[in-house]
Amino acid sequence: MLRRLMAAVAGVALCGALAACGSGGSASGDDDAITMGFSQVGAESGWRTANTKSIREAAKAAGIELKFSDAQQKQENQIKAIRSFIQQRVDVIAFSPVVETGWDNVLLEAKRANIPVILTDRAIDSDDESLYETFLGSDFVEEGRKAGEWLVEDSKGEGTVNVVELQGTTGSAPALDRQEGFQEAISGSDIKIIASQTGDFTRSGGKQVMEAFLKSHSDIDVVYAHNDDMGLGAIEAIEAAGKKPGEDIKIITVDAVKDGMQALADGKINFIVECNPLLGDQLMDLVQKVVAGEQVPKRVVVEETTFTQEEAKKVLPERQY
Ligand code: GYE
Repeated sequence: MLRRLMAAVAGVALCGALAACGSGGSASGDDDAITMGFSQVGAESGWRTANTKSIREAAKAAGIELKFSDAQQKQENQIKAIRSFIQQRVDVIAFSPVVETGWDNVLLEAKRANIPVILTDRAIDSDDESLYETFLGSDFVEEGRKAGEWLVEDSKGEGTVNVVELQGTTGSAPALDRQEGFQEAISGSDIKIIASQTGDFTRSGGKQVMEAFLKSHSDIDVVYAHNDDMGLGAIEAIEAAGKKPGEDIKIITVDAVKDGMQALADGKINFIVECNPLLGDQLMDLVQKVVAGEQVPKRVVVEETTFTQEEAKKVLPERQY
């Protein structure tokens, strides 16, 4: 034990003398570089693809060595990835938790190993706020609220409006919060959610669920999809059933990725609430501060807007993702 301690002290002294020892050590040959383990949810949507690209590019630009792991939308894979990052003794771990609950044990392991954790995009549901340094992401309740408020305005004087809801991944922060915000906004109105089911944030999931909804309900006025991809899947199902998306059945979605914005400009979607996936630069900034031991705010909210069909036509040419 003593021998190990002395070796460690000697190592530190040597580091000081050579002034070349970083905290993590890296394969890139740059020993001063920060090493970040990042566990991504998966590749389920256009939003996710843009988010991954943003993180990869920002890490490169900031000189941060990125160990990237794709969890294929499974929590168990994320837990495995985080454990492996701990074993590799990365300087910092960032991840986008696929669901809200069930993280305390693995995050406690990271804390005990003195590896700071940053949540990005999605939040966790835990009583222990010391398990992470900060959470960078959107206000999903607000996004749901914006969707509901638009519909309340748009359907004024129309009597009862029947909505079917295509929910995101069960138990995920955006699915829970976008439902909550929407419900809050429509409460007290004549808008009713007549069916609600998960499409797992994928295009194929949205299509399948919409096909089933169209078979069991003849009176659907509006689709509220928790993301563009599921809305795009719903468009396919609606067209296959011989109806006109955007007219016979109105569609509201969240994200504002290119394909969604194109469908909005084409009149097939009626309203999109923006959710910004370009979190890379802000994340790297937080990573650098956290690793340097600087104080960071516990919550960093991403600013967002909404788009009507006319607005989509205007901004589409300059849309990055
Ligand atoms: O809206 C959806 C994606 O967590 C904000 O996940 C993200 C959501 C996004 O699959 O398209």
